[in-house]
Amino acid sequence: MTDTNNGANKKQEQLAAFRISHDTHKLTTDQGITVSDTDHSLKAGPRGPALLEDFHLREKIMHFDHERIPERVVHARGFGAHGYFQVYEPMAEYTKAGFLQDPQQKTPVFTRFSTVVGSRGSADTVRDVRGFAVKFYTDEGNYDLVGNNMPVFFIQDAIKFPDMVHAIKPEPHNEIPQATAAHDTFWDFMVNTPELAHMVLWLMSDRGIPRSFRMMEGFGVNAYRFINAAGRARFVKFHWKPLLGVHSLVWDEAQKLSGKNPDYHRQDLWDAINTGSYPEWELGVQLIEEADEFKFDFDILDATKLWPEEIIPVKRVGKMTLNRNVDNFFAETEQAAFCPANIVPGIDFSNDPLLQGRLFSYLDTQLIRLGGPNFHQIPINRPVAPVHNNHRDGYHRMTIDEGISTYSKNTLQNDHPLPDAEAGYTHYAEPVGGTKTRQREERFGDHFGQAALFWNSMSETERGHIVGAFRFEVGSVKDAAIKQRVVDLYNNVTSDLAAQIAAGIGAAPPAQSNTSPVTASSPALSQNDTAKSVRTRKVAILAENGFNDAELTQVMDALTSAGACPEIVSSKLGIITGAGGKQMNAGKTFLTGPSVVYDAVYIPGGVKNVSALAGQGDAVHYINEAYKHCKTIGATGEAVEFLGGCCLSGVSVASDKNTVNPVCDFGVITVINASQTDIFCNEFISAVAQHRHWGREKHICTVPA
Ligand code: HDE
Repeated sequence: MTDTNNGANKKQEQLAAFRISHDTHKLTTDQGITVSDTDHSLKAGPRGPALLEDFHLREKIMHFDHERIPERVVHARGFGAHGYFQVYEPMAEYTKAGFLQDPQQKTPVFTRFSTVVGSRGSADTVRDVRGFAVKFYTDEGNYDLVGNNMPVFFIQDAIKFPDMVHAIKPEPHNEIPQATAAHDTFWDFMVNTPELAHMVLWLMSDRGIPRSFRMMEGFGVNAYRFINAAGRARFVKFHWKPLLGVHSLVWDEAQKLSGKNPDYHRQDLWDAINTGSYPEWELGVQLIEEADEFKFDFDILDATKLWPEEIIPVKRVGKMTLNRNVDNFFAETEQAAFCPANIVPGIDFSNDPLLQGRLFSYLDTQLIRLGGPNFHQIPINRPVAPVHNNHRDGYHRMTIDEGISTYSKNTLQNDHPLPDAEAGYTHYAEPVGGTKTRQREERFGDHFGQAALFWNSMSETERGHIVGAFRFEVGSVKDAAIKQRVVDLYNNVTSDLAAQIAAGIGAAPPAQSNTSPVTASSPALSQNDTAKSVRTRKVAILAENGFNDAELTQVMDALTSAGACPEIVSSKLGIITGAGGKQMNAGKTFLTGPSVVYDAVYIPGGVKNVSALAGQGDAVHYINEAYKHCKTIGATGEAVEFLGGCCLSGVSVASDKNTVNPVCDFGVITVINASQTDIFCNEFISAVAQHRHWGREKHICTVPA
């Protein structure tokens, strides 16, 4: 093993010291006494009464009674994994941060993705912002980049955060609804707080329903500073760019997934890591010179504004790979404590008023959640850098700190542990001054300009999805006046959007037409031209006994070698036999492997196979549902005719038996002639890589004008 790997393993080695296997051991009490019977309590006779002296009974129940800790007040539902980060080239010109200097060095990381609103047991695929929190265990101490999958935030000032969260969480009188903004209190708050306009547009966009954690961007949101060794500072914003591209579900699919597989996102990440398809993100930075702080038509410290990538380019500086699942969810993911104030030399804060409040909140919240000030000693939170200070005592202190001095300055320990004026963290000496006030900076006042920029940047498909989302969310609001005010508020962005919202929610169209003065667009904000890949895409192969052996095998092999994950879905679990005698294992049924958990569907030919599928409503529904969700659908041989009979609106499925070449229409790929299966495979694979075929939506008509 090289030194390079040792860097990444440092954290694993540290965690290993705490790992404990129970596989081959006898059952003991917490005091280490071997237990003779854990199924029967100690009683005076077989019918009791139970005896208080049964220490095993008391301990077992006592521990169970205290197994829950408070969930996070926001971001309660999350899922984490280990990995490492490597910088591409030394960043010394911009920052002295040690972990950003040596391309050979692997810095261990732990990353937790989350939803914001729902409680710990809520579904993964709700419409929500996703948290994207990365803990770098650097040699200079822990650095936490605690971000989201959207580059802006709802509010500008931390003092509004409790109001915002109270409004979006389930309503207090009846705790309804769970994990959604689609209710009165959120939109009431929204129409009274116009600074939300930009972020809510992001939330209503496809970014609110990601296909996978692996296919999300991440953003630090707040402005930070990079400081180099000479003390020169620049403003910086952080980005994570997923190598698999940015992809989303469709709303109907996301809702169905909430029931069919509420763990869809965590399962996806877990499976990808377990099968060696390690997800990767490039770290990007946008840099602004201190001298240019006021150069832009927005305030760079305003967290409801992004820094357009076309004006301030994103420099890709390194890569994060997640390559190890946790051993224990509670010990690692649940007990992980992130904090934007965990920062290393070379990185500093800005005066962003949202960030300043965050710096307090995260440390504070851990005190109640993790029960005292020693949560940094929980294995997942321990830095790999040595920790020496005068902190002592408190609940659950783990280290046995030696020595008699717990104060500074001291003579009894030669004044150790000693601060280091050279190597120690020094805050950037930014000149500050001002009159105490509760005002907000005037330049924070434009709430609609960048919302218009976002709207302008969306493709026709993305706009349709945004309108549909507004119609669902605001359409769920009971108070008619609030609904109308949403329309009127978005009229400040563009009447185009406002009128379309109004038409779907029973509100009046905007009284006056408005066109935003912002005509620019930012292509980087659209998911249209994102990276596309077939790798790790899940493909359902619908098959029954009598499938065409050669077709199924060829397509399955081609998918597997392209990096996709095909699975046979049938009416029953177990072995199915092809027309030529080939035996395959159906690992899923129409019940356990519904279309919503796959990216694409393929149906091989075979007379008996096709007639068995055609006779099952479940199979026909499967194809229609995948079609509605714009997924690639492929059929070969006799299955082409079956597909034609599924009435996929807007698509012409070739039924001409003489058709030689594959026919591709809106992502429906068919070939009748078996000798063309290889061409089919290529077409099918490149269609699956496209993620979805949005052109179909015109025919499915989910959002009437
Ligand atoms: Fe958080 N946020 N936040 N937040 N946040 C928390 O800290 C808070 C904000 C984010 O996986 C809490 O440990 C305030 C922006 C993530 O454990 C809490 C404000 C961004 C996570 C808290 C914000 C985030 C949290 C709850 C406004 C994107 C999950 C539990 C000033 C840049 C971290 C916890 C994890 C969690 C406070 C705004 C991201 C209460 C006061 C902006 C990813 O401290």
